[in-house]
Order: sequence, then C-alpha cells, then structure tokens
Amino acid sequence: MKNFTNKFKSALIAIFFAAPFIANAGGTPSVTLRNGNFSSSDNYWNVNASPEINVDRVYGGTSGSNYVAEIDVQASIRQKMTLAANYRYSLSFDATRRTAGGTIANPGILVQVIGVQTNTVYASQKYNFSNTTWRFTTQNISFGVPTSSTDKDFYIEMTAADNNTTLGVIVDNVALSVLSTLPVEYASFSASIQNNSAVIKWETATEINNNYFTVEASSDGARFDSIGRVNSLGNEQGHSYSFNDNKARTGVWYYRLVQTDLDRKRSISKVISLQFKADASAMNIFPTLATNNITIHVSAPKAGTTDVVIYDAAGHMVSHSNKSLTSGFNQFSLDITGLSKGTYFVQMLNNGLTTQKSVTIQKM
Ligand SMILES: [Ca+2]
Ligand SMILES: [Ca+2]
Repeated sequence: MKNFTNKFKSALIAIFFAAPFIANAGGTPSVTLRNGNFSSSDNYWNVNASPEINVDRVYGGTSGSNYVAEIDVQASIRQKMTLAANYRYSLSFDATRRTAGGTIANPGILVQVIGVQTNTVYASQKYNFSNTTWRFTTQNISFGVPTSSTDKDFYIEMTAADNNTTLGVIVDNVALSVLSTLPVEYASFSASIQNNSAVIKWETATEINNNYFTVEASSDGARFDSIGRVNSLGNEQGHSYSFNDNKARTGVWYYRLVQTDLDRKRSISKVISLQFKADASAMNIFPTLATNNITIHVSAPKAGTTDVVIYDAAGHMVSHSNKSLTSGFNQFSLDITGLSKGTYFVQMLNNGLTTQKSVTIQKM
C-alpha cells in the first residue's frame, strides 16, 4: 500500500510566524478542483495515487453511467491544486460503504489537505461508514490557509483507513469552495514541553466574529480529540493565548487549534508536533530504600551523555552529574551518601529527551 499519510517528523518545537499581512483586494479566489465527479476517469486524481474508478453499479449502486471512486487498501485519490492564502475552504464529498461483492466492518477513509511545499497538514479527518444499503451521505470538512502559509500548492487526498482489504468506501462529487476570509489570522502558533507537559501558545493578528478556540491533540496526526477550550479575548485586534496540556504523554503528539465563529462555523489550524520523553519505564532505580548507593538501569535510544539530576521532595536540585550512555541497556550506580534522610526523585536528560522516574528514593 502506498502511504500518502503525512506524518510529521518529530520536532521539539514547531513554530510559524506570519508573513507581512497582505490585504485582500476583494473578490473571492477561484478554486479549481477538477473532475470531482470522476466523469473523465481518474484524470487529475492520479497524482502519485492509484485510483479505482468504475460505474457505481460495480460497487452496489444502480447506475451504469455514474462514475465513482473506491478508496481501499490499494486505491486512493490525490489531486494537486493551487489555493490562495488567507481563506477558509470547504471540502465536501459524497460517500457510502461499498455494498456489492462483500462488505467489511466499518471501513474508513482519511481525508487530508497537505501543503506541497512544506508538508503541513491543513486538514485531516477520518470518516467511517457502516451503511448496509447503498446510500451516499454528504460530508464536509473546512480548513483555513493562513496568510503565514508558504504553501502554494496543495494535495487533496483520500486514502484508506481502518481497512486492509480491496473492499472499501465509495466517494463521488468531491468539491471545494471558498467559505470566507479567515476570521482569525494567526501571528504565531507554537508548542513546547515544560516540566513534561505541553504548553500550546498562539497569537492572533486579527479576530473577526471569533467565539472560541478548541485545542485538540492526537497521537497519530489523524484522529484528534478536544483537550480544552479557550474563549476569544475579543474582536478586531490581536491577542495572545496559552493552554497547558497537563496530561502525561510519551512519544510524539500532534496539536491543532479549531476556531469556532459566533455563527458556529469552524476552521482548523495547522498541525504541530511535540516529542515527549521516552516511556519512564525505560529507567529503573533500585533499591528504593537506600543508604549509600543507588543503581540505575536505563535504556537509551542512542549513545550520548546524560545529565542525572536528583531533586528533593520540595523540588530543589540536590545533585547533578553526567554519565556516558551507550545505545541500549546501561547500568551505573550513584553515590547518595551526601544526601540527608528524605524522599527524592531522579531525572535523566538524554539527547534532549527527558526521562523522569517517578519512583522515589528513601534515604535512610
Ligand atoms: Ca460521479
Ligand atoms: Ca477495490
């Protein structure tokens, strides 16, 4: 299976800044999604994709002349097109589960809009279908291309999700339209890790008709869940916002903002990624009741130097040393004779990844 899903490479911090604001000269831009009804076979949809186009009767419909596309493990569609920045767009399509020749349980499609120049994901939504009779329903996803975007070309693509078979989801009548100018213009959008939790920050240059932001998080970059809501600080001028994701996370996580208008229209920001610490279980300390020495076992993703820091119960650093780690399993001991009685915890910083063992040491 060709994998067109864009997974962000891990990055500690991802930031974008606004290009100089370009005033809209008036009039909406033209949108040129072509062959959305598949009437000219796979034309325009075969950009690094392997479309499967047939009349709908093949898949469970009744028409011998209406051409549709099946999205399955070996068939996807992808169109490259140009979009203007500073607009919000609506991507719509009709979809149904295939009903002829067998069905599989709840097959899905992943619909994405990806910037060609920067690989930024502007829209990503999974849809699953379980209809047992042939029935198209219309789906919509809206997304914004901010002024700060350096992407000029965009891939509109649909690939299989929750499906490793050649029976899948049938789509037709893919259309793209301009909804409006962006009600919120972002000046910046960034995320960083502070004390093992994500801090999401964004600034707006202008806000028009904005109601609130929803912060969403995802472990796979495709399915996002709301983790909190931040109300707009007011219209017309720009504001600074911050949101703390205090949930314990490991590995790579993806964040985005969903902005909701007073009239309930929504637009989705870019996606940014964060690399959290490796699983703390990769480090073990014993004994946890110790007098002179503790032994640390740690698994390192690669060779390098690690800082070993011991904090007391009040969070004060009481010991700081360096250890060389080899890739894989490591074992070393730490002298704690200088510590007074009490509870401590140990943190290691290895190659920018923080491993913090929550198990405490009881100095006797
Ligand atoms: Ca059609
Ligand atoms: Ca097929």
